[in-house]
Amino acid sequence: MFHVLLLPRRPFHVLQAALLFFTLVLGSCRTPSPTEMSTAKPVPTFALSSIIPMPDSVKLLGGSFVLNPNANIYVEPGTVEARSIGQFLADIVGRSTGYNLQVLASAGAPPRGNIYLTTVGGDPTLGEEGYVLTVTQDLATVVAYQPAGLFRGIQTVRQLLPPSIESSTIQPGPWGMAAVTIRDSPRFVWRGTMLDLSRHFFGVQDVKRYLDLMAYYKLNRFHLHLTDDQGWRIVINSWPNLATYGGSTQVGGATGGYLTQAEYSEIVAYAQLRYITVIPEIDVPGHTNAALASYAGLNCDGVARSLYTGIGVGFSALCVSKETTYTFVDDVIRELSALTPGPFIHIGGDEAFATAIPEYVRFIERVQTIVQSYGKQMIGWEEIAQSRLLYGPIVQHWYSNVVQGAAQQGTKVIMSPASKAYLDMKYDNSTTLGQDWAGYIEVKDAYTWDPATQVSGVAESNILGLEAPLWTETIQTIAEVEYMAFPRLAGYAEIGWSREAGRNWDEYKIRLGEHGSRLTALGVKFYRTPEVPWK
Ligand code: NGO
Repeated sequence: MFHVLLLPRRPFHVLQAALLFFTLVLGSCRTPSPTEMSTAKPVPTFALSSIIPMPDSVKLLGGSFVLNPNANIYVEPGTVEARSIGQFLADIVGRSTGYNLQVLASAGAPPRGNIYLTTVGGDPTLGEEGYVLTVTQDLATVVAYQPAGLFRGIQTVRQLLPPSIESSTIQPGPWGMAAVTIRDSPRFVWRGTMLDLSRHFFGVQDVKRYLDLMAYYKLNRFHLHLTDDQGWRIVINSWPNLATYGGSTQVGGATGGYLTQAEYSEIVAYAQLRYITVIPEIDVPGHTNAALASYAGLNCDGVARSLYTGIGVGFSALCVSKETTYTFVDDVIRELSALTPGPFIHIGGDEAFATAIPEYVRFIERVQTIVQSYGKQMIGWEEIAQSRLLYGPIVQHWYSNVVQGAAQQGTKVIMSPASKAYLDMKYDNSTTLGQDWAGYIEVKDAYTWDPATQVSGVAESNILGLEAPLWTETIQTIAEVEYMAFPRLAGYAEIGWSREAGRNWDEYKIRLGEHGSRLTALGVKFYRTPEVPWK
């Protein structure tokens, strides 16, 4: 048909609006190509209108690829990771199409009508997560330098197919994809979200569900807030009461829970298959009531605290002057490090109001040597920037400007500004879940900010990326997690992946509207903000 449009990322608004129109309107009612003639109805195709995060460049070729019942997924022979990525796609596509896609080996391009995933010829300049997706009438091909790029690329394949591809039951086709060339790579290496398992406990199945939704939007860091005043949620073999007693309750007083080490490893492995790194957090020296209740010896007065089921913060403190405290921290970090293949351990460090500042500073400086001794990179909430930080830690901004000094001395920063990126903030005054201490965060507010200009003196070069934390004081079920996370998390994913100069709310809200039907097919009961024209 028409057009070969090469879309550089910027400037974006006018060109993209036009392309959206062509893609949405003409894409679904154009003259069928010869390959499509055999299908009874025109094949609807989606391109720019349906991809979140927006790729770097998209070139529409005209025509479309139709996935037929005999289609398979081909990978290079002997590539274990590509094979499992192929299987991931085959499972999703198989559920809704009813097709029995096989993952087969092919050295070089496979026969027409198939999907092809390969790292042969992958462009190293697109980095570990970059990919090139080429869809022609004959073949859909993802080429990436690394398997992670193939995995990101197949998320785009999913989004080029009709929304019902995400359904868990068989849907009517046809299953068309617009013919297109997409060249894509992320802006930031750190595109994450955090789930608080302490205030309310979420088990393996819930966490896996969250990881699945993260993967769909190409997120790559999952921060697990495993301990807090209200509950200790991971078994530490050398301090068993932490989980069995410290994990026994949660906010509101209901029964809590904890992850066994095997369950934690299961989560880590599930995340790895989605090219997501798990970052475990043990919050010290404050936010430790569950530990202080489990072991009397961690308290300066030697008296165990009562379990806590309220939502106050800042009242608890490990006894930083006792050697036992450092044995405890060492044991916990040693066991967690052994379970965690990723390079990071998060030590919390926030809101330690019950510890005098000089003592807090010394404590963090000592804890950093413990983390270092287990070969991990330390991450802490921004308060740790008050200490003399060695060994290249990462500081996570959430509220104040304390990160400025650290950033100027070369410390890398993760941006989680509460007023923009906290998923526990209410959308507006009618939201029944969540909190509002940092303000309301409507879907547009969540999208219209830039991590590189959020804190003066903390520039793009200081920033690894962004993370949207979901604290769960008021959140009790995975359905509530999904309602608070979606659709805002899709916007954070785009902020992290797509170039800032190309981002524009008026254009984005159309694509997000299209994702309404995708989220519905995925079973997500998201917040239907009136700001977005939902499909
Ligand atoms: C703060 C606090 C958390 C709360 C959260 C609620 C940080 C880093 N510490 O963020 O303990 O759960 O707010 O929004």
